[in-house]
Amino acid sequence: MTASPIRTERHDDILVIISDNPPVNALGAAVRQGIEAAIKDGVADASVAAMVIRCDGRTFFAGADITEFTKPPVSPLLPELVDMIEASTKPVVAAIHGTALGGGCEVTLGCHYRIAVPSAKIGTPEVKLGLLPGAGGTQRLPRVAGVRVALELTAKGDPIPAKKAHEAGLIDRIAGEDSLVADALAFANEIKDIRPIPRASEKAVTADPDAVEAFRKENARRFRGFEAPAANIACIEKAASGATFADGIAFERQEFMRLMMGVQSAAQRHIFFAERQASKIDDVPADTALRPIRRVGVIGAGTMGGGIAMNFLTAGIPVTIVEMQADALERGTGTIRKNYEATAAKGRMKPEQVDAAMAALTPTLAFDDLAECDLIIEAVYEEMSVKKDIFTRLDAIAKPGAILASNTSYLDIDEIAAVTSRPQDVVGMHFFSPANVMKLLEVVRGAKTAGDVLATVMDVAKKIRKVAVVAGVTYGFIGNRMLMPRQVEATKLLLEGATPEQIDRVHVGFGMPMGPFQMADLAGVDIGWHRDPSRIENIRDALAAENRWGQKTKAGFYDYDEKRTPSNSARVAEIIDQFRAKEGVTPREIGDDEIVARTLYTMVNEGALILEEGKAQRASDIDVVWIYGYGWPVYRGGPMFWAQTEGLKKVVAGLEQYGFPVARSLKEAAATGGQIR
Ligand code: 3H9
Repeated sequence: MTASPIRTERHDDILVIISDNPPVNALGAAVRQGIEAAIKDGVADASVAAMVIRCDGRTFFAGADITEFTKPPVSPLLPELVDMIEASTKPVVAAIHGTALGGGCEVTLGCHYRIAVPSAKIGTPEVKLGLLPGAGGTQRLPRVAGVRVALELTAKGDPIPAKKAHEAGLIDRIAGEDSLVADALAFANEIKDIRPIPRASEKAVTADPDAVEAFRKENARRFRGFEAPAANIACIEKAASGATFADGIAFERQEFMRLMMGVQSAAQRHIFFAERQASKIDDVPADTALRPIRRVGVIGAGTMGGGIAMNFLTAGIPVTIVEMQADALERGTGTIRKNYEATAAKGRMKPEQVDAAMAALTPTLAFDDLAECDLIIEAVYEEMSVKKDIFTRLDAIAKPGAILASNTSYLDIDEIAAVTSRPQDVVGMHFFSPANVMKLLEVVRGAKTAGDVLATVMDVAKKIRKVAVVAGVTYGFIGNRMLMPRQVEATKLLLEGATPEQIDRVHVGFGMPMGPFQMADLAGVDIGWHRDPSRIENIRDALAAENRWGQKTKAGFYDYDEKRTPSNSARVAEIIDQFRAKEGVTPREIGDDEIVARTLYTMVNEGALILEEGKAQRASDIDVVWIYGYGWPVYRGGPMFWAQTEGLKKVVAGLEQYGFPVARSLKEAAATGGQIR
């Protein structure tokens, strides 16, 4: 039998119950059983006056064990455990450090008193897994912290620091940062004789009549498409409406089970694990020694280079940024400062942090200054000859062991690496624009890229708070390669009879932040254009030839006013008609299903090809790319997960109906009822 993760200590008449279940003290079956047994002992033992629950390791309970959700339930269930802690006839104190999240927060609410170190955070992030706090959290939170705080915590899911939780009444006392155990014991001694024992379930909810409706309105946009926020709000509303605790709990249970059985929660839980899995590289051991990264070099101070530099500066890693011309360097540095100042103006950064970040930046015109950098990222014009020239120069000056990275979004890393004498040190680091905001980083593994280079880059990605995914060398890597069939089909659909509005509406209705044509207008219709107004080979060329370059020229697939508000364009409709006439195409009615099949199923098909070619490690990596790089709705779990929920047979049939060659692995998975891997 394996040892219980729960042990107890006696400090005079206080029984301390300690959990040691690394890495995050998830409340798995053994933990729940251990706590139940310890509480029973404490209640039965006449020499115990009060109890303290605390955790060893880096954190208090970070929640229910998510890996158990798909397994048969084991007693005691978390709601039962929380109820039995609360029912204890001796007071129980929760002593909190790290993050008391989800079920962990609910355990603290079952306890009668809560003490936390200043650095602790407390919250109910279940909504991010498509769920709600299902162990009484939705009913105890509003009773302890009020309706507004309960709404914020449950429906948005962001944890709050101990100080804020203290102000809200969620924490009774703040302990010393290094004296939690002693302070919790002292607290237990203070409260051990107080009767009646304060129980959250017995408190009344303070009326706050307009809070729920106001919160719903304020956040409608943010919650668009998601099921879980509404369910969280409904549970809090139930508590706020004067329902008894028992009725509130019954409602919470019903809603929890409904969400748990739904596709959205399955998708969101899939992404939780997919994101963590993505950082693991199959043939690079987790304990690979990393190369030290003390200073980063960035070549190019344009939008991309500047954004890339900011990631490192924010993380406290010094950056040398190189440009060829003094004015470009000055402009780039100025933009970085402006961006930081804007963040500070929104209260998300302190002025001294802005100064510290700027002080860590060394702008220079001297390429040779990169010689002292451990990681050098090239972010210049997307042109192979330019990249080759830069990597030849880098090879001559970079110190031995320095990692040489290119931010290319399409080009062949192996071809770039081949101009150096150290292809093992060359890697792709494809950031997504705006590089200081977007969470995705595609790490492109060349044929010769060394394992420790990959491991180091994955580690650096974590330090700059990116979600990194490894991609192989292929045109457009994972994300942009899958974008291509979507764009091609969207343009063909226009020719055949669809409108930009219709296609964009289908995509936005699906949950994407914008449709293909809204995206084209934002990025620039002229991107990749041959710049010859007399050569009109497709609708995009026709728009570009008329200076309809998108938002920047206030006209693209849509018309834009001064505030960049889009409206449907009569001129675009004419251009499309003219082009159809020229091509001899008679427009037909296009159904939304056809748009889905031709612009989304084709992406899934491309994803399957990428996997077959070994250019992505696993299907879930592709999902992570689309969620964090392109705003694919997380509640649909990424394209590959979504295809499974849509039904692979249906996807294959849709592709075949419109004449696409279907990837072998996709066909096989559809035929056998298996997964795309
Ligand atoms: C819940 O509580 C439901 C209840 O209301 C109702 C029940 C009826 N379970 O993130 P990290 C693993 S729902 C299982 O890299 P960090 C994670 O997969 C839960 N495993 O560390 C990873 O494994 P691996 C509500 C979990 O320091 C390892 O731990 N709670 C769980 O960057 C390290 O994780 C949440 O949603 C879990 N609950 O961040 C909190 N949590 O090493 C979810 C983590 O094999 N967790 N793992 O890849 C987090 O937000 C972060 O993990 C945390 C630490 C902030 C705690």
